[in-house]
Amino acid sequence: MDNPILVTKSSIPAFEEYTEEIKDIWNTHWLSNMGIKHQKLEAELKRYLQADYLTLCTNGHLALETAIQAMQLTGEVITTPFTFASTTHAIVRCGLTPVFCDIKEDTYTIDENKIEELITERTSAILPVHVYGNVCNLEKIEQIALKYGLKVIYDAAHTVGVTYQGKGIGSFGDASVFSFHATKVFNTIEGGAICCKDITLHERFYSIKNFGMNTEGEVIGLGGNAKMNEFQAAMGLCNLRHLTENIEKRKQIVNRYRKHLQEISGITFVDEQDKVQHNYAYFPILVDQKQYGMNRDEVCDLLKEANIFARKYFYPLTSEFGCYRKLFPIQRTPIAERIAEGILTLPLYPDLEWSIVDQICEIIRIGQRHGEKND
Ligand code: T4K
Repeated sequence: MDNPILVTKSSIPAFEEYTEEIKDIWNTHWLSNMGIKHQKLEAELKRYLQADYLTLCTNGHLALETAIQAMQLTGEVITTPFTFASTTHAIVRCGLTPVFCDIKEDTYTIDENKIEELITERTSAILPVHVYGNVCNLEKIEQIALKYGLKVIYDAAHTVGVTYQGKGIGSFGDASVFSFHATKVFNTIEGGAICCKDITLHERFYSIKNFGMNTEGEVIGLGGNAKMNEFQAAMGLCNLRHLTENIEKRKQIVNRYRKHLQEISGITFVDEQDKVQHNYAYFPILVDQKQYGMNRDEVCDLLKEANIFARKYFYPLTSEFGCYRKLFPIQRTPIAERIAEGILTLPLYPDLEWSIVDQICEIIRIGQRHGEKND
């Protein structure tokens, strides 16, 4: 490959489309603090995500911290370690203790049947992750939360455009937090949002993201600064116009990967979920060394030799971060450990050429033959 193929490539509009969109910003000199672009994007995304209320934030991580702070959680939060650093860091930075629940082999999302055994008197919430855009067991999690009086915040960073039974994924739980980072299916350069059903909670999110102020500018509580600026919102307005088309292109690429890789023994991937409309955010494969002949790191290196940069999302587990070791007890999560050892996320973005997908699959196919010889 002449040019490096990276795990993703930000979707951006035509240069002229963006410059046209930002002209108003030049005319008004209004750069931040919930200007017209922010208002417009908030309204459009609310509609697209089918959310009752939506709060835009400067990034997904601060959106998570804002949501956690607004819920006034205490003690322990049940979550999964098979995620990006942000999920666990947000819990810990809000002064709470993460309690790690194992994941399921079929979707890599929280194992709903293992949540109850982790609930103690100190548990105040469940924070599951719709990892790679795979949807958690929403019904069971809601039942458990109701039974024990717990809040549910979904880390929905990967799920812009995903629906469950035709409903926007942001309409489940007490709140769902999206990321609009440059590497995501939909981006506002950096960005994020919190969706919820409760107006009081929504007002609290809004206040916390803006120094604890109410709409009159009066400080009514503790807050920080997590506001999205006008240039970010303008990028979002442009990217939103192309989102449906981009998700369709992603779908075709994923189908091509699946078609080529399904026959290779020792390589597996997550199937489409029932009742879910997916957004094809990532394409992770699981490498089973015993069956495939090589381990995940070797496959990663093999691709690297061809100038293809797959990524080990999500390895290591966040529960293995040294910075947590002395802070709280770390629960064992054997399935998550095994998945993290074998997972490899392949390149995926709307204009990834099909011929490159074919080459990536061919390298993986040939790799298996080498692996067999070395056995
Ligand atoms: N919860 C979950 C489950 C998350 O995955 C994330 C973020 C969050 C919460 C927090 O949301 P944010 O605060 O980020 O909104 C990337 C992203 O920075 C991060 O947003 C994402 N998850 C995570 C899974 O991936 P890195 O450190 O792997 O990114 P980096 O810089 O290595 O970029 C990866 C590839 O993307 C590059 O090889 C090329 C491409 N790229 C990158 C950038 C920055 C572009 O094409 N354009 C770009 O501008 O973390």
